[in-house]
Amino acid sequence: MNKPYHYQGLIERYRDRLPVADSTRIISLCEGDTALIRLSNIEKIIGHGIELYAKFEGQNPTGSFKDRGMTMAVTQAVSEGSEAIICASTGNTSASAAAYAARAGIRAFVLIPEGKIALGKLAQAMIEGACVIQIKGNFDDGMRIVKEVASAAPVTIVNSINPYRLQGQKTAAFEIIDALGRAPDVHGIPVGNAGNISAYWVGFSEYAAVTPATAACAYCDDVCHYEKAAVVDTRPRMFGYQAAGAAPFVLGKMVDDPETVATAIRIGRPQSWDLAWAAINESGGAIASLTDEEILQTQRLLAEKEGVFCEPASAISIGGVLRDIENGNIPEGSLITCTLTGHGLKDPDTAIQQSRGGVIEVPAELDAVKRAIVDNL
Ligand code: AN7
Repeated sequence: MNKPYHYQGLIERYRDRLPVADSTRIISLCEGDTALIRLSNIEKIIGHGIELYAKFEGQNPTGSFKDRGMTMAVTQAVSEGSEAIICASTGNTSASAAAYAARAGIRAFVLIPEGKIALGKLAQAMIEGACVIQIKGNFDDGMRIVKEVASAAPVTIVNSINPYRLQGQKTAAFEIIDALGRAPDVHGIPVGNAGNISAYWVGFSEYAAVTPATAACAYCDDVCHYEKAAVVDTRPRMFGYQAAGAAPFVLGKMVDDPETVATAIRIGRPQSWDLAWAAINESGGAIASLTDEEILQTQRLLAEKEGVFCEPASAISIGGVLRDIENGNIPEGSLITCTLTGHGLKDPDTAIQQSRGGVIEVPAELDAVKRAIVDNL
């Protein structure tokens, strides 16, 4: 038998780079350690000597990158004695908060926008026992109310304004570098509330810097403080992408009525405004928008050419870099990684509506099935 190895989640894996005490009870669902999938079929289509990878965050326990932040935020909340967490959400944060609250044995309150949340996400929050509060408003309304509630009641906010969320999410950047043995030249990522682009930049920057660290000392029984050497000497340019109908970074101002088929990023007033601009500017990156049609086309491309099924908001990262390769913003020969933030199963309605295959109905007879196969070879 091979030596047993049971992965225990990203806090255990990256404990020396995360603000967690040794004695803290870790709330984990074994999140992280997601696949970095080389998109070799799409590489052949686009050419230009591009090497393209997708960090498929749909493989996390609740099907999105939010779990990376939630393991940290809920671990911290529980360690501080909090008995309830709250968030506003376009869906994925609520599913993740509900799951980690269930795991921890605490209460989760989630505010979701009316009618604009993908079915899978709603199902998750409901079955996981969260108190789901649907507001007659959008994510930005929910975010404003959550901040007001949390200042008056004993509940911990687990939106990405909670700094522990970004600490957990930065580990995706570590995993990319650990997998490649180098930093990518470009990292493409969807931008909604802008927490994730900020977290990746923290992660990429920490791996490229000498950082203070602590560890049990091999020579004495004490805890030693020492400097961790830089893991790599470069950082990627950060390319953020927004939906055209919800693109405050592209417009340079907040948007009052965001609208897009990519409901996950239907956000007009991003909370991590300054951090995201710092990531884009310090890295020499860029921010751009894609239309709903471009987003859905890319979702289909990934599914049809690579067998990778992500939700619409996630596909925007690949759609964006493909366009930036074509128009020369990303140089030939670049090594590009993109975050696919959530699983396609989150939003089955949109997938079915735009899939080209359709369903062929036939009688339950051999001949009819044979004919259907021959006709469609
Ligand atoms: C699939 O769940 O904001 O820029 O409330 O679910 O860090 O906000 C979701 C965001 C991208 C944008 N892709 O990330 C929520 C929520 C997917 C997402 C984003 C979200 P941020």
